[in-house]
Amino acid sequence: MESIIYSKEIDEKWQKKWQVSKLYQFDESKIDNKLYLLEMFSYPSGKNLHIGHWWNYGLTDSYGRLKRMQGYQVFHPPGFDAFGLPAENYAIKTGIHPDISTKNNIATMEEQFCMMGTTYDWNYEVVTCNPEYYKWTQWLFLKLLEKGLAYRKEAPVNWCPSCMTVLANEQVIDNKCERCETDVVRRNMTQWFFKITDYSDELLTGLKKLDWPEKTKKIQENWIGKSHGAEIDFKTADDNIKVFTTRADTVMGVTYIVIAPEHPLTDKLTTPEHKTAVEAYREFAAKQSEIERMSTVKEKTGVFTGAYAVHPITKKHIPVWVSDYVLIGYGTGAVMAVPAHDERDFEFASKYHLPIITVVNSAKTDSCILPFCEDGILVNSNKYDGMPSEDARIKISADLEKAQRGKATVKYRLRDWLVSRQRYWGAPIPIIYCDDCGIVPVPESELPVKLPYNVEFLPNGKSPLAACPEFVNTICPICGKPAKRETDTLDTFVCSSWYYLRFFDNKNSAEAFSKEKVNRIMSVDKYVGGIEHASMHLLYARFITKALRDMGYLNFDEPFTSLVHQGVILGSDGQKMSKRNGAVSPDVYINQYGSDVFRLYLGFGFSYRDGGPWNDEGIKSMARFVAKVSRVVENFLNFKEGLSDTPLHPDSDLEYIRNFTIQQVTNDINDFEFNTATARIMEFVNGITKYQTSNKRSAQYEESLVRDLILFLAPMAPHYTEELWENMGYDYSVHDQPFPVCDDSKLIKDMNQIAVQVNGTLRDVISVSCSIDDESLKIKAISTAKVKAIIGERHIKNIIMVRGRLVNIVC
Ligand code: ANZ
Ligand code: ZN
Repeated sequence: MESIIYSKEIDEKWQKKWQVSKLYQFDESKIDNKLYLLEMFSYPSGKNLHIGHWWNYGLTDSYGRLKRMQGYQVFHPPGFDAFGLPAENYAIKTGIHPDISTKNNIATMEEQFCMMGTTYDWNYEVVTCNPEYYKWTQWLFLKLLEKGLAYRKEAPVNWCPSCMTVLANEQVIDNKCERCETDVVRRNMTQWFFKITDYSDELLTGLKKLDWPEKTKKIQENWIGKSHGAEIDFKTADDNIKVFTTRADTVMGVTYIVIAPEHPLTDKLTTPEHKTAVEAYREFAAKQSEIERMSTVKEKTGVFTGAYAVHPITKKHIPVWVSDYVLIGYGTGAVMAVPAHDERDFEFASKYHLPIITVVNSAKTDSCILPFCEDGILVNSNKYDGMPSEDARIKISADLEKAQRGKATVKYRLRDWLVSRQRYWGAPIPIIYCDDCGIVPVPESELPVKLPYNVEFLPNGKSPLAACPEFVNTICPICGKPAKRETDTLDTFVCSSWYYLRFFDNKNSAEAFSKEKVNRIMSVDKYVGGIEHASMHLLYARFITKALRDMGYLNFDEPFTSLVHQGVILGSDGQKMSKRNGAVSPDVYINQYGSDVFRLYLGFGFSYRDGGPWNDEGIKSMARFVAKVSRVVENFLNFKEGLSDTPLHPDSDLEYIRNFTIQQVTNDINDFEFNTATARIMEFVNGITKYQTSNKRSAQYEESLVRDLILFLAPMAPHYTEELWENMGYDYSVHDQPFPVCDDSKLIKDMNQIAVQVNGTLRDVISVSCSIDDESLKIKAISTAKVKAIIGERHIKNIIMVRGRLVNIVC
């Protein structure tokens, strides 16, 4: 027979055939058996797919292919996160309008996904910059607004001077813009926020039931940052100053109280002789922005009110000061100052000669030394001694609450999600400002608010849409008078916070999704994407799911049940790939070796979760492996030709290898361990090669081996295995075949005879499988009748094992 040479032509042949036969069409009638597989969708920002795309999408596709062969109806839809900075920046760089460049990029990427041989069902494609999609992003905004989960406020926000837009807290990493790494600055601006903080607690507790990497859960946990604080009462002659503290464990170190100049008690507390000074100070403070007031470099200022408050435990009288470093909008607008343990308080106390008392012993690694107390509430002060600060905090807060001198509070680090952006390429915020009616939501029937095409989109710090009068000027939906549209657009993370709900019902023009449909397809059973989204996209999507659930649209709590993060493929120099150090271009390799060799190399050459440096030799040896598989198939076909009917003649060694391979490949691909799965298949190939040179060949038996080999390779080499399958004379398609199932009985390669001793004396000999694990062997050894009789009621102290030979029970 002719030799089977794998190449790019084979890829094209099968891609066409798949398309014509609609092989990967999702069968909605079999949805009960669905497996929703999704990759975080891609930005159509560049031209061709880079290696990271192949890595993320190609190998996830292999996982989906295994699941498909195992009988699941795999729902694997493609999509593009097409709004936002990457697409806009690409458009700016090339001078082509983002609408055109984005659509061109998407067309190229679609073609490339076909070259990859993905199982995408393109009927379900979602593109977020299409009005049919962003209409519903705007709808989502209106729903959140209706529920009080979207609001507009003036606040100090993060501004990226290079991207010329505000950013969400989540997009600021070490005070730098997540995109361009420019230092962000704080600015006071009026912006739109989503009230993600309403869900802080549920976002935290919900993590427990997720099959997500622990590291990712930890990142979210820290980002949400639940901490135990307390409000503590410091009584004055006629009033009560409530302070907010996160360090109740330092209460014994409080030497004075500071209230914000705007605090409602400031006037009342101030004694006549301090009135003038306090009033002057308040005026001075009013001129500063919140940002200036929070600045750590600014010298602390303040004035004494003349009033004193009573320490709730020591009953000492401590002075009440006013200072602008205490903000009215945070906590209770009053703080208990602990100069020994708080830097701001320390600066302030040093300047105004206020006392400093150390209470937390830093030498004892942040443990607490006793708050003492004489009045019977915190009587046994020893009970806090040596307690870790965190525990002492909770305990002291609880004790103060019992004594009715305060209350324990819970605080979160998570802030509301800032969603408005001063950029062009995004979904317009569906809001109208009317002089008479105020903030008016665009009626749902008027959605989408279309993004106008002719806009100067180069960023200049102002919203580009503001310079487009046809867009801005409108009429108020309530009173019909001239009004103006909101000119900020929504952050792309809003588009991607709900896209997984749209795929299955992507053509629905009456709703964002049908409730009935979405509840049947969700949740996403396996979600694959980068860990950099841990405290952004992954958090936002969880929030939106919960909010829509509470509005009655969804009947589940979490969007992504199980999550895998891919590692990063580095350049051959071990550095991050970039144009500068010669990024590996997949196209070059695919033209030379074919798409499956490329995919196989990615799968075999790296651990999926860790990634690693690229290696040109690696891909060459993968091409040799593929040629070797071809020879195995050719060998078989040639051998078979010369025979009429040979009896089935199984080989026990090969049966072991075959079943072990099934077991391992199934488990490994299931765990995204493509490298070890491929290594197993290579061993299986070696096994068959050896068999083919032996003198006990049976055509019927050999055929079963070759057939399984093709099936093993099918998820990782989808085009090539179709070709081999056809050469074997089997019916199209290999991908409709069930994946081989392991026969466990074949895994018992040999039995081992194990001596069982009790306290060094031989008592029994047991026969066990070579592959038995230690725990099972121990159980087996202690439970034979003879051994049980010897041990009797005695307690087993230790079990010593010599692998494959002996178990000694010590009792
Ligand atoms: C006593 C103390 C001792 C504090 C100590 C800190 C360290 P975070 O963690 O950022 O929430 N605080 C409370 N309300 C304030 C306000 N309105 N303006 C300025 N500062 C305020 O910060 C909580 C801490 O910030 C609180 O805990 C309080 O100072 C201060 F060693 O209380 B602490
Ligand atoms: Zn109006």
